[in-house]
Amino acid sequence: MTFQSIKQVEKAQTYLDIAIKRALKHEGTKKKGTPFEKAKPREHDRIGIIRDVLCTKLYEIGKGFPVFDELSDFYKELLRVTLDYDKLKKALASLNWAQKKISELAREHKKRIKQAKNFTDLDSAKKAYLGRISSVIKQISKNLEYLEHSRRVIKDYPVIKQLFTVCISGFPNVGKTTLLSKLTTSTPEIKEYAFTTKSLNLGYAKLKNEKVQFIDTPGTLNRPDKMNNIEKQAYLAVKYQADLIVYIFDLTEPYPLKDQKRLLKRIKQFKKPVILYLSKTDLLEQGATKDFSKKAFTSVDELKKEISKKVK
Ligand SMILES: Nc1nc2c(ncn2[C@@H]2O[C@H](COP(=O)(O)OP(=O)(O)OP(=O)(O)O)[C@@H](O)[C@H]2O)c(=O)[nH]1
Ligand SMILES: [Mg+2]
Repeated sequence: MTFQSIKQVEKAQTYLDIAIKRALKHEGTKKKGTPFEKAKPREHDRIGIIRDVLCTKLYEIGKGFPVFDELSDFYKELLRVTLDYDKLKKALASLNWAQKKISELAREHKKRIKQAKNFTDLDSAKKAYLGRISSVIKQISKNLEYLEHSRRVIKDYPVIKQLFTVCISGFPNVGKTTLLSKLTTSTPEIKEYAFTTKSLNLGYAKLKNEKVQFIDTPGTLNRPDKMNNIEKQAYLAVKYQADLIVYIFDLTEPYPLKDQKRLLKRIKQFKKPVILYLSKTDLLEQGATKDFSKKAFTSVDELKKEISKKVK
């Protein structure tokens, strides 16, 4: 199972339609006898077919979602900040409830079909079954909608591996994604305007014979409750996944230096090792990096060497 492969969750009515259509295709296996004698086993079978189709579909929906307890802390908290966790759990539980209910109803109505003495009995048993089944499915329709909403959110989750991880942070437009593409083999989208990065960009490089994961973490990493989903992902990636943070200063100041310094302070609160990097030094006048040149790297190769030293 991966987050991207959860299958679309359809509307309640769609599942009902599929099940009924499948049942109606079944023409019965009894070829001899009166029309009523042939109809009875056919309707009996159809009840089972509707149950099988619905229960299989509902089971598969549930199975498509991750087992929350098995997720890493990063994904557990990501679920909690991007979705209503309790609502999602309830929605998944409702799938089990519905399967049980449908099986009970099938048993009950198969019995009624067996006891039917004429077409009127048969029809009323059929109608009663369909009515009860529809009502069960309709009762979980809101849950199905929430599962589909959740699927769409989850499908955009980054696939983060358990490797030594370097998070690249800094203000918008400072060159985070550019640095990622220079450090790794990835080819992310880079644009001249800020907030280009709409999902977490991941890249990989081999340093000291170890595969190292780089995460481009956009956003200013303010309080999690005020962030959009990408910023929340970035915040949690730094909190849970980062072994090392590369913080980028952009002295051409698309954002004031004092704000960039304030963000660095915030980043340091994660209590992870931080390396400073100055971007766009090619655009700066000579001497402009003076205050920084001792503390920050300006060359990607030197930066790479420093990261290598920290790889465990
Ligand atoms: N001259 C020069 N331009 C750079 C350098 N690094 C990045 N840029 C440019 O700065 C702009 C922003 O770069 P990105 O890498 O997209 O910046 P980002 O921090 O990922 O931006 P967001 O994703 O919007 O937060 C692009 O036009 C880059 O080409 C650099 O070292 N020198
Ligand atoms: Mg970017």
